[in-house]
Amino acid sequence: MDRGSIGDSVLRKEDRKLLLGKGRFVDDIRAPGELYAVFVRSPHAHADISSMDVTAAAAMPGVVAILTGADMEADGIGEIPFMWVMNNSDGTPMNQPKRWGLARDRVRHVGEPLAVVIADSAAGAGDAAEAVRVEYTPRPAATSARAALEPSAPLLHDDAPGNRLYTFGRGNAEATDAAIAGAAHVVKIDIVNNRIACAAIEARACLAIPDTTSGRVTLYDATQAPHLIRRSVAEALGIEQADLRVIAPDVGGGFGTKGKHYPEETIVTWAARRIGRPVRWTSTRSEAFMSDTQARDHLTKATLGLDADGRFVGLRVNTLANVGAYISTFGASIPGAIYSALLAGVYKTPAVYIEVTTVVTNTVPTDAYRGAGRPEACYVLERLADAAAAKLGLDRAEIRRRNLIPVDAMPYTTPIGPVYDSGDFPNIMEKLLSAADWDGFAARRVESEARGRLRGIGLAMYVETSGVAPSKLAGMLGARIGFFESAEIRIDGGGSVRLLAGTHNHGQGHDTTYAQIVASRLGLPFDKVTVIEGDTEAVPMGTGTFGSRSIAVGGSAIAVAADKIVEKGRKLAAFLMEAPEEDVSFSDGVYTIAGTDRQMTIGEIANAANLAHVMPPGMEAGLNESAFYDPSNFAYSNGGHVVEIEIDRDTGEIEFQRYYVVDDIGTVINPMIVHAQIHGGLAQGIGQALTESAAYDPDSGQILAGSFLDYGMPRADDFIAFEGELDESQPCTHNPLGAKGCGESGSIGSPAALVSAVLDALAPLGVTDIELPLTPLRVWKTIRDAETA
Ligand code: MCN
Repeated sequence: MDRGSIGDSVLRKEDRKLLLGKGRFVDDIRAPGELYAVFVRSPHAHADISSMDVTAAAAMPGVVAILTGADMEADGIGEIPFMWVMNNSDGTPMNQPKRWGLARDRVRHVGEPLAVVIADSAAGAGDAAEAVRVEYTPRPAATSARAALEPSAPLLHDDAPGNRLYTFGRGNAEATDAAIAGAAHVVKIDIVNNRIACAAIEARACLAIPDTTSGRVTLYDATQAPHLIRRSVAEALGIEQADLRVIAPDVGGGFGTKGKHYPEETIVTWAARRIGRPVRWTSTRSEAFMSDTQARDHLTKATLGLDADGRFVGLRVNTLANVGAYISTFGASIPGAIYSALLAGVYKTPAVYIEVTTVVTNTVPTDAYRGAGRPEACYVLERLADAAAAKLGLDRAEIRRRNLIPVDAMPYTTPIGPVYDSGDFPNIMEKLLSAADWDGFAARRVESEARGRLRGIGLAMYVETSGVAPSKLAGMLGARIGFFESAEIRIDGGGSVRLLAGTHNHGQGHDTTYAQIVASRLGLPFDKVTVIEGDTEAVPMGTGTFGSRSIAVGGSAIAVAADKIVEKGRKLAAFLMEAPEEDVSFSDGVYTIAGTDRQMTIGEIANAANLAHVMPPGMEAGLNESAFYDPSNFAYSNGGHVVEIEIDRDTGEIEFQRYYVVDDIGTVINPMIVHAQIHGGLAQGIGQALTESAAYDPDSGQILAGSFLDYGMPRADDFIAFEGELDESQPCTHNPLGAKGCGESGSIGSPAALVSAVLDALAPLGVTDIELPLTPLRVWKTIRDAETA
């Protein structure tokens, strides 16, 4: 029976309250005397603010204040900080254009806030926001990275000449160019990684409650990273972090997008302190499409050189990354530090060089969204591998077989820096191919053809950096936060455990998996463990949940804290049972003196420690321990996808036949939760590949996908039941759990696998390229063009 130890598929503790509608989200929390904020947002992609008249709006019923960028400036409110400063290849820091919470004299994307109305009702604030009169003098807009780099492009920021933030190189350019020049075969691709938007069930929301006596303020915030928000909002407001308490209660999905500091959080907190009353803001869905960070948006040219046998000899990648109008929290680092780090991928290419140029445009800022740089890297590599197979007339599995890093090469130092500690990529691929019956595909294709359908099979392999680390390296690369995690375990006299963790659970199942770690480590019943996250007062230090870091970093902190408890308990048990410490063993929650039947349970030891009537000299009372865990390396999750599809020639519609994944995420804490996480990631990766496109009109900069009517969110019936297996043979070698992250795994390989399948289906028509997303219209047009060519 599953009893809640590591490896058990116990049901999620947190689901009962959520399924009964008893979750407590920001919008469920009410504060006496609260006011409502509604933002005035720019309808222009790029314009000067010629004048703003708030007189009529201010006179409307219930309006308490209308605040503008000038008011923020007068109050000395700083810019909205970002948390990662990248360097150019020559070591100089990137350009750092300022982002004020409310635009001061110019707006640079549709939806940029320039004033906020605070009123005693949401409707009243909304009406008054519409009555604010703003005159704009429009400027030309640039929405793509390529357009913004044109010499004639409008300049967004005086302090970002040429609309560039930085150009960052990784690897050895000369060696790579020489390897490609001497290669027997060369393949080139020119690809787009489409811009996408996030759509968590709960839109962003915050509520700031000032304490007018102490001057402190509490911010309830739908965020993934309360400690990051405390640091960043305090910095913008110029207040002590200690004077800001951030509480992230239940949060209805984050997907990376809620791991950022947005202008609204600062403005609501500032307004509440200024007015002396609670102020809340809840984003509408339409606002989300113009103010939540978007993602991906890469233009990449890549060249792969191969020897006569199809072995990769050199890889050069040049990427233009569109970061939007301003630098978001991690917006600069996702294409720089994160994406570029993974461009060696699962392959043993000896010479690799990556150059990333980040560009500001008149679009909503981009930042991390499930996968964050890793799907983009995987897409480049897998498109190249497929192109190489086609050029050499090799099977797509065979070209990979010749180039995958073998398990006996681990630990493997890539030519661009990262050192993979574990992973058996060839084994994963062979498992995948046999489970998906790769070799039997030809017969299935014939059968589909007989029904008039185009059938294709796609393959993609991936490796990812879960649990970005260590803090020291991130700091050297320009991070302004640490990447450790904290955990504290407190056992009361009744043997119940409170676990306080610096991460945040917004759907990942931490209440359950963290309890499993504690239960396993301490030998206590799983039900006795309560997990507390998301309150900077309860958990003073932490980093947050993003980058699939909670298990590899947060879980490791929990394991270390639990081990400290076991050790303190051992000392106390030895003292109480009058035996030498080295004779006391601990197993399954019981301390036993070797060679005797004398035992004490950890619950009894906890009771003794909490009474403190009899304690060894110098030992403090209580059985509480805390740990800060800062990993020595990333945890390199990896795996592969095989997808089989049919295409309807008349409509261009793609229908899944089978989707199979094999993932190596090291030790699995809860297989059921992990499969669900991988399914969620698959849905998001497939959504990017099939239908999602955060499109802009290239001339006006208007958002063309501003609602669910025109943004193609995938639905359940677009998918198929995914099948998957977890390979635990290669645990992470440097953390105490052996665990690697899984929260983003599904999103990383899926776009590449799908394009591989679609191009395979269309190959008989002579099609070799197709752009994302693979909408029925695009697929149908591609078929029609091929047939009429
Ligand atoms: N787990 C496990 N064994 C492992 C690895 C993980 O049992 N070897 C469990 C963990 O204990 C945790 C879950 O799987 O309960 C995910 O763990 P991890 O991979 O560490 O990811 P995080 O908890 O740090 O979550 C972040 C990740 C990211 S980056 C995005 S984006 C994402 C995701 O998780 N956003 C999500 N999954 C999401 N799921 C939901 N429902 N909502 C989101 O917003």
